[in-house]
Amino acid sequence: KVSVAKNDPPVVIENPNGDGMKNPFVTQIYTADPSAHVWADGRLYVYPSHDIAPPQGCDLMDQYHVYSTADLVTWRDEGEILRASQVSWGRAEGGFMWAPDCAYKNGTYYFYFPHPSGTDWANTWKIGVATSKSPASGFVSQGYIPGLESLIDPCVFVDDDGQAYLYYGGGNICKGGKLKDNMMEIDGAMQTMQGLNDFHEATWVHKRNGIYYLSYADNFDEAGKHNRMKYATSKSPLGPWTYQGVYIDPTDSFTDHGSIVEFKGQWYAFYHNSSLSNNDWLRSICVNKLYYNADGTIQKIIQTDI
Ligand code: FUB
Repeated sequence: KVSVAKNDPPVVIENPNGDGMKNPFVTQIYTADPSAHVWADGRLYVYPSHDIAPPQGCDLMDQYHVYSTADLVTWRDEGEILRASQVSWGRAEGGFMWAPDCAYKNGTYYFYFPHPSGTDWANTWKIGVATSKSPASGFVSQGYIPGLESLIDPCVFVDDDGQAYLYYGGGNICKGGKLKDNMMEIDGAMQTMQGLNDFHEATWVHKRNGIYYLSYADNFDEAGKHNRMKYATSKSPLGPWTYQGVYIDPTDSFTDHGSIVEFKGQWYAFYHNSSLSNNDWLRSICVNKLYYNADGTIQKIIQTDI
């Protein structure tokens, strides 16, 4: 079945998240894995996944909402944009709508989401694609990217020359490759990203001053402290990468997953924690300012209100 996602009326969330950085900034539902983008209308859009209570790991995650803001103070819940029952190729049982991303090319928004095609969810991951002419409504499921491995957490980075790259991974493997102009097929082979340190999942690629940054969650788990966010840099979008360090220390959540974006001249790091629930699988998205050193390395994020 192919259908247009239901889009609820936007809900305005007043949240003093400017300089005060009140976190989490979405408290109405549980959200995780925030992928942030600034689109041509000047608004910042966040594409997270949606944790569902009662928590059972990440299996009940069944739909996606989008949030947008003009100032990081007033947020708009743009409503639901896609749910598992609208994905014709997806597993019959639904759920497992994990960390998504969104890209824009030639007038179309491409929403990428990891979702299993079978009951054996752990071995049947696909990277689904839904498209729309708008950033936060009207998405139609188009199928999945053929020829990929059963891995999660897609990130699509569009370089200054218009070439798009897909990254994904999980379980110590991170791969990247070129996307064709149709944004739904790989151009050539996916390559293993070299030079990362203890990669686990949650790939995100951004570019600043000609340097490519690949950030990700590691496997760290010690004394109640969980995944850290690390990053590596390269002169090329597909590496090899030079590991640079941790930029977000563990939150109170078992996982972390983040994105880095420039908005109105300031860089921001998005991530998630479990401060609203004290439960590892009922997470909430957060944002704090991110600063670079003169040599292009990233200063560690100061997490507020966790
Ligand atoms: O939210 C489900 C999964 O948990 C994501 O795909 C991972 O990155 C981790 O945050």
